[in-house]
Amino acid sequence: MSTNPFIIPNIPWQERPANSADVIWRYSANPIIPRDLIPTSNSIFNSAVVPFEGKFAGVFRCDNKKREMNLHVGFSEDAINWTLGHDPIEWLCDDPEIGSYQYRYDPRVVWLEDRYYVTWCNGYHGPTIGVGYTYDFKKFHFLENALLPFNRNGVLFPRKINGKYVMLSRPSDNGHTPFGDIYISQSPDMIHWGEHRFVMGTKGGWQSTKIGAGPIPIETPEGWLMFYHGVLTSCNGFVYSFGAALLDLEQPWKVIRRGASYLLSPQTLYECVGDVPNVAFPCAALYDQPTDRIAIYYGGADTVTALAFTKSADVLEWLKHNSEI
Ligand code: BMA
Repeated sequence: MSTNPFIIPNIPWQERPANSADVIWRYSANPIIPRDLIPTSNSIFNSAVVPFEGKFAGVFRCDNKKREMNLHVGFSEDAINWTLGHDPIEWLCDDPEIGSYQYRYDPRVVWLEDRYYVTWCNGYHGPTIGVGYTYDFKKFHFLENALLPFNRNGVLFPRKINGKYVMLSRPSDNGHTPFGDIYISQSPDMIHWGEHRFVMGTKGGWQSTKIGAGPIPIETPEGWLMFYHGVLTSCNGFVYSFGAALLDLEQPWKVIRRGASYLLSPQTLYECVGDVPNVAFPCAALYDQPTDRIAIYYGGADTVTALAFTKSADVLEWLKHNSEI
């Protein structure tokens, strides 16, 4: 059993369809998680998975039928068929001031040094970035809110850079946020965050309203491969697509390349129709380094969870020819 999170021989996978030239292609049996997988759920989407003990585990956003947003644990043998806890994760925390529930959503999970860290959008007088950890996906510990409200899309890098923990985030407002750029914050201890740096802002078209980091960035020899969502405001509301950028390995606030087009936009029924139409929102990626395969997990229309595939060499090659910084 491999303990290296980037060696995943059992990564879910389908080859690119023969008639497709897409850089990212969808799993043919999407969505993999229906909205009603557990009895209490209204919707299950924007969720995060990691390899765990030769199989897979994850933290899932489940909105219940009261429309409360919360996080549930999940396990899978194949990373496609999931069993989810019926009750939300209970976060162990000695300080009720920060540990009590307001809302929790859009988790990310990363193996970092000796444990799995979880970050999510945490309600504390407005949305901010909650940070917690688990060793075993049984006991979950809440650490702190990393940043002040209002902030969303907190995404950790999978290792320290220059001796510091590094987190991407997207300062926001208390509502639906008609703006938003990606920043980096750094920390010596996962509690105190500072040395904030601007990474990149909105651009035209599919990423003209706001952008936000998606899965944990993937380390490649050429830089950190970051998938991120971009939002366009149409006359019918927000449209969430996702694309890719490459960040400097040592100074990840420096953008080396940034794809001009989206790589996946809401076009299928489960991306276009649901509680919030026209949303493809990635929160996780499995990466099997030996075969270069990537499986991306994304929410469809704020209702279901879907899967898409690519190879890191294909994205890097595409970025070489399609970059506009
Ligand atoms: C964002 C977040 C996401 C959601 C998206 C589209 O602000 O709330 O969870 O997927 O809006 O509704």
